[in-house]
Order: sequence, then C-alpha cells, then structure tokens
Amino acid sequence: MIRYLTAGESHGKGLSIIIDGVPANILISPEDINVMLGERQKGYGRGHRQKIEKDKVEILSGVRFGKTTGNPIGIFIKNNDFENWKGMMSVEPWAGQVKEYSVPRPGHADLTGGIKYRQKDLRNILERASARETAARVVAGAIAKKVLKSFKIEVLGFVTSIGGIGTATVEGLDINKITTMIAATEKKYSADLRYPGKNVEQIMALIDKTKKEGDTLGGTITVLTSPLPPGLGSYTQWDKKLDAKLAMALMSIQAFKGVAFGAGFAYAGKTGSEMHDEIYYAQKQGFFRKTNNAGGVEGGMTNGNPISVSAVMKPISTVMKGLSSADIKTKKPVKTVYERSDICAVPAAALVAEAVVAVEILAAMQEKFGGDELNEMKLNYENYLKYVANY
Ligand code: EPS
Repeated sequence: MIRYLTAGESHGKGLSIIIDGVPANILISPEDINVMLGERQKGYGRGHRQKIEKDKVEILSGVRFGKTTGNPIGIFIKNNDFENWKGMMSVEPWAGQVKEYSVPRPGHADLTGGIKYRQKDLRNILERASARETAARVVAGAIAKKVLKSFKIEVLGFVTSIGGIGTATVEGLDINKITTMIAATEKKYSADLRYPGKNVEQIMALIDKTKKEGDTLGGTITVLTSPLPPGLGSYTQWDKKLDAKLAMALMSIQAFKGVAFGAGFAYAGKTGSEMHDEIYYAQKQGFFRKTNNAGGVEGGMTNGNPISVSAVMKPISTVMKGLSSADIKTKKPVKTVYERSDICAVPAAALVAEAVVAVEILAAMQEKFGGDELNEMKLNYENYLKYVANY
C-alpha cells in the first residue's frame, strides 16, 4: 500500500521523498509530477519565494523505462533558494556568522519545537515546520492521482472561501463542472485562486488590502472525488475508518485547523430525517442516494457517492506587522521578526489537500483490490463493480 516519508528543510539543499508501495506498471514521467508542482506554486497572495523556485523532480529510483516497477520510488526536488542560504544552512560546520532566530512566531512551531528539541536557534525548527514541505506531499499525490486515473477516479481540491469571503456553492456539481468554473474565473480575473465561486474581485481586494496592512489570511477548501465504489475503508476497527484516515492526512497539512465531511458542522442543528441521505434502488443504477450530506462516507466506508471533505486553514503565522512575542535568549518582550512570507496560501493548500486525499484513496483501493500491480488491481476492481451492481 502506498505510504511515504519526506525529508528536507525550506532553505536547505532540497526535499527528498520516498514513496513505497506504488503498484507496478504505472506510466510515470517527471512531467506528470512537475505539472502539479507548478500548480502548487501558483496562487494570488503568494510571496516572493515562488519566483525563486521552479519545482521540478529528479526521479532517483523505482521507475524504469517510464514505468513503475513496484520498487520504492525515490525523488528529489532542489531548492533554488539554497544558493542564497549555503552558509546559514550548511550541512558541514560553517566559519561565517550565524544569525540565530530567537523570536518565536505565535502560530508557528518555533517556541514549542525549540523547547522540545532543546534548540536555541529556532531556525532548526522553522526550516522543517515550513510549508515548503508540502511540495513533497504533492509529489506523492501526483503519483497517486496517476494511478487513480486508470480507474477513472479524479480528485479535485478547490477553495471555498478566503478571509471569510466565499460563495462557492458547489453542492450537486461534479468535478468537471467545478474545474470549468475555476478555469473561467482564473481567465476572467487573471488570478490563480482555484475558486469556483462568485465575489472574486472582493477576495482579490481583500488580499491586496491585507498585504498593505502587513497581515495574512486563511480560508476554507473542499476536496471532491468522483463517485467511489462502496466499501473502501471499514467500520470494524477505529483505525480502519477511511474518514479517520482522511482527517489525519488533512490535519497534517501545515496550518490546517479543522476538517468536516459533507454537511459537517451543519449536522448539529438539524434532525436525522432532514440530514440522512435516503436510500433508493433502480435496476440501472443499483442502490443510490439523491443527496450527499455524509460526504460519501458512512460507518468509515465509502457509500458509493463522491467523497466531499472540507478543511480550514488558519492565516499564515509570519505576519509582516509583527506580533507580540518574547525573545528566547533575552526573555524580553519583542515584536516578531519579518523576513518574507506569503499573504495567503489557501489556493496552494487546496492542491496539497487534493494530493493527500488522493494518497489515502489509493491506499484504500489497494487494500480492497490488491496493490502490487495495476492490471491485477483492475481485474479485481472490475469484478467487484459487477458484484456490487448485482447485489
Ligand atoms: C513558509 C514561508 C515562506 C513560504 C514557504 C512556507 O518561505 P520563505 O520564508 O522562503 O519566504 O514561501 O513556502 C514555500 C517555500 C513553498 O514552496 O510553498 C513557512 O514558513 O511555512
């Protein structure tokens, strides 16, 4: 089953990723992955760093003659910015003057990381806690998406609000429709927002205003899949529940503070008869639902609907105007130091969310249909779909 580990610091040499358990015989080219990496770098409200980086993968192992072999896939992404940080981020001891980072930013891992790992230069914490690491997650997601495509399963992450402004009503819409809406918005306003709703100018104005004020913004995103076969995941044990796995994957994204499936927190104020997705049967379709309040998961299992899961990203914690903090060396009150940052990274986060969801869906598919080799998986998948149609 697919699983991965990442390594690398934001201004170090680069990011490494080992992706284990990818089925054999998947056609993979660096370009398949680079396209998604390029998408992650976009977004209205991104900072100067993205002009320095041109994220591209170097595939080190696990792919031969353009196809996966079933071996672990090793991948490297170079950090162009390392050229500017060679001394400060040197692996070897460095004779130059190290400017230590001693003012922890509220909202970031700085302070607790420093305490936990007994570090007095908080750069050792912030470099790894940085959301630069999400480029590596997108690599795993791009490969997972390529495998899922063989099963005609698509996964799309998009923005539903930024800074409290959002009118993305996408209920009942499928991935193709939402993709078209996003493309139309991006063309009309020449802004990469990954947002299919209205009030685009208002969102852009808010990002501009927030930038001027030296502040940052968060927002909400949704990840939607194609309809999935029923029975991925399981109700039989807490750690087999697919919604639990997806929630963990999403909550592991830097700056994410909450996750909800389908109608999510709106369940709280409604009755059971208003909310539960009633069950129908038609010979052509088999069992089906007319609504998807559950977000495609019941009892920790896919129920035949698309998965729809939303999450909230907090505003970025590197704030230009500074926040109150205390220097870990002098213990004196100080304002946080501003080096450089994004104002809003919600569009990029939507793509990262898409990536981590794709990985979990693929893992669940492999658990159900066998994960060694693509054609074997397909045979098992088609056989299961026939069984479900006749259930
Ligand atoms: C980040 C701070 C910024 C972001 C970075 C995440 O980097 P820098 O300090 O170099 O300006 O640009 O994100 C990326 C580099 C990226 O590729 O997404 C942080 O502190 O989390």
